[in-house]
Amino acid sequence: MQLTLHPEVVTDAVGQALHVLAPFLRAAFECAEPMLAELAAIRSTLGAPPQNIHQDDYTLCSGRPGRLSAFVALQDIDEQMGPTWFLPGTHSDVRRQNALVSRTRKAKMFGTGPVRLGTMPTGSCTLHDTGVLHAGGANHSPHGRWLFHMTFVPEMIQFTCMDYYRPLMHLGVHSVGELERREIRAQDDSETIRLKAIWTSLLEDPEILQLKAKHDKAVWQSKVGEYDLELWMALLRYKVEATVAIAHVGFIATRFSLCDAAAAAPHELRATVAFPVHARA
Ligand SMILES: O=C(O)CCC(=O)C(=O)O
Repeated sequence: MQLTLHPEVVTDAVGQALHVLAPFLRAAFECAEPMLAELAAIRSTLGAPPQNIHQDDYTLCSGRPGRLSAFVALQDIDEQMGPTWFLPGTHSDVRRQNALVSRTRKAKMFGTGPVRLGTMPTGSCTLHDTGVLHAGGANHSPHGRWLFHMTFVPEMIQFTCMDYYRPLMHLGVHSVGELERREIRAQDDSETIRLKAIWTSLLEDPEILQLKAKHDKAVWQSKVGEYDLELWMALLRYKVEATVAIAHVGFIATRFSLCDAAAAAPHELRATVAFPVHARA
């Protein structure tokens, strides 16, 4: 399906959402001007299977988040429509993250830990740390479920979300404050040039890269340290099943740049939405 995206419609939607979200973002990141990292739409249709429970970024502890993700409901979402499942607190609970590789441990986690469902009326939204375990549910409803999706990062790069700054710089640097005012910053804006220079030097700094490698190793060890042979076999089975599922379900990710949107005529702006299920535009 092809959708025409008008820049002013998109910036207005982002601005409206930020009217509510911005104070939460600033407080959570302890930062005056968080940045928009991603902008997309997610749709699930009748018959969509449940997603595998996952985290978008590997996190080990609580504290200031590296990235926050917002899902805005574009229609009322009830239980039949497969709302998102969230497992609160799992961003800092490696044992519960590791429980995913075992069916029994996963079932126990659902039975004992808190679970929140993203059922909500039109215009409401959820906001979660990208390390929190979550999944879109199975859609048993004839109504499609659309989510307007945004993620945000702080100005100060953290290890858990380092990989998001290069695409962000490529697509355009937009602060929450500007987006609240419906402003789109040009790629040659002096503040953009300043931030790009800082971020690029940090991302290429050998010491930081070494620390990042140590962080990644710590994440890996925290995971493998918990596994026994049975769990490794379960993980392998899980991976094979996931590969087969991906082969059956079309999944297209298209990132949308506000800078390009501002520069292009509306008829040139098209986002491809994958069919059938759990599509991201
Ligand atoms: O469909 C949903 O509710 C969640 C989607 C999601 O978590 C994802 O695409 O990573």
